[in-house]
Amino acid sequence: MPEVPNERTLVLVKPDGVRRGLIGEVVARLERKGLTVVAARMLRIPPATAETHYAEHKDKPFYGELVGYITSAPVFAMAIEGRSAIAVVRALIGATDPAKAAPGTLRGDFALAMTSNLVHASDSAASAERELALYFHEKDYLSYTRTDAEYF
Ligand code: FUP
Repeated sequence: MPEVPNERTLVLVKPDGVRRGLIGEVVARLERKGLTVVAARMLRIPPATAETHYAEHKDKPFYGELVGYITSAPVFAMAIEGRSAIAVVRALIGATDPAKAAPGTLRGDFALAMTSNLVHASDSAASAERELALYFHEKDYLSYTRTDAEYF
């Protein structure tokens, strides 16, 4: 079997997911895939943090709406670990535009609008490192072994 790196990534259940009672659905899909939740917290993202998080989009026409939306209600933030976790979580989430996201993905099954697209996940190792630091400290990461780890 080829060597697959163990990675850590950031997942946010966005304000629409929290307000629609979908935190559990998102967590369940990550867990059943074999990924491990190693940190979690619920917070209302401060505007300055949202601006840093979405800095790459600051010149885009949707930037103001995006920052307004992500700060409009609490998010559920998680650090997720597992084999190839960054790409695997992105695949579970589906395309950015939920209208184009494949059925079976979180966005494909539960979202339709572009801004309120349910969930965020880091798209690269560099993004994961940068984004995790916005929401978690090193001491927040809890190391443990799932009892079913032999299958993952
Ligand atoms: P993703 O990594 O899938 O969350 O997508 P992006 O980083 O490209 O975009 C971040 C967020 O900006 C998306 F979740 C939704 C929003 N967005 C728009 O509202 N319009 C666009 O054209 C692109 C992104």
